[in-house]
Amino acid sequence: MPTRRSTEPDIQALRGLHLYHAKLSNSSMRVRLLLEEKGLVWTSHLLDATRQDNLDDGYLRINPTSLLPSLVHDGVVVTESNDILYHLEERFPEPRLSPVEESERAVMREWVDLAASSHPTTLKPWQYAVTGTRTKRPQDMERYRQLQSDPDLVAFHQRSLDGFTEAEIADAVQRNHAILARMEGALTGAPWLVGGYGLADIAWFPNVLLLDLLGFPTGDYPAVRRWLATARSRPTARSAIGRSPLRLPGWLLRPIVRVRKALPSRG
Ligand SMILES: N[C@@H](CCC(=O)N[C@@H](CS)C(=O)NCC(=O)O)C(=O)O
Repeated sequence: MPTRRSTEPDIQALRGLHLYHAKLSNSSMRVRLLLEEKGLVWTSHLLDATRQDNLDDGYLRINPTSLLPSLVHDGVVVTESNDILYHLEERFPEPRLSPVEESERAVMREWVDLAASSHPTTLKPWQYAVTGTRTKRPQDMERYRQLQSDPDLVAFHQRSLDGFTEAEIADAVQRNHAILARMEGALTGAPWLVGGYGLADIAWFPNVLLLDLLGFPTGDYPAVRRWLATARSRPTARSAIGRSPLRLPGWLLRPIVRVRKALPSRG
């Protein structure tokens, strides 16, 4: 359940906003971005997913799926980044970051939910394929299998260890292009995805930023590139995400460039 009152006394006792998150996680970035846009005071609990901090019992008591981020707001646990965005927008309506018009709100919800739901088949496989990084070490998988009830998540992490097939990577590339083309349509002649800057832009900005930083070919999408640059220049983007979120060393960049050249392009 995305929103529930914790039964654990120490979690119930947490006052204010507590975000459990990871630095380079796009799902965490969008929540940090919204917290900053709303000028909220929040307590950071930074976890290192590469060290498997999110599999610690302390975190699993907050979010049994082990996924980051999670928000604890006055003892109420909210998981799933899109639900956290909706929760914050509802509880802290100023400044307003969702349209007033119901038909526009429906479009906004489509964008926000798509950013979260498309993540496992679009950004994630691309990210792990081009960087060649693993989400889990072989020795972590044993424990992960025991605690993770979602078979798709187990399969995904096993895939990152075994390596994605060419077909899976090609599928992720095509899906990323399909989404960028859809964004290009929405952003042609409009500065933001739905009306003014809001939740839809906040949900998508980290995904497109990471794709771009990892070298995904975005040249065919000028409106998306302009949107990305404008969103990136907001002061909140720097405080929530950092100036250069991906500082990749040369030894890692070189294989990325090689893999990129071998990957299928648009079409
Ligand atoms: N649908 C979830 C996805 C969250 C997600 O995939 N988080 C990643 C980081 S971006 C994570 O926790 N990875 C660590 C792991 O799965 O062990 C959301 O939107 O919150």
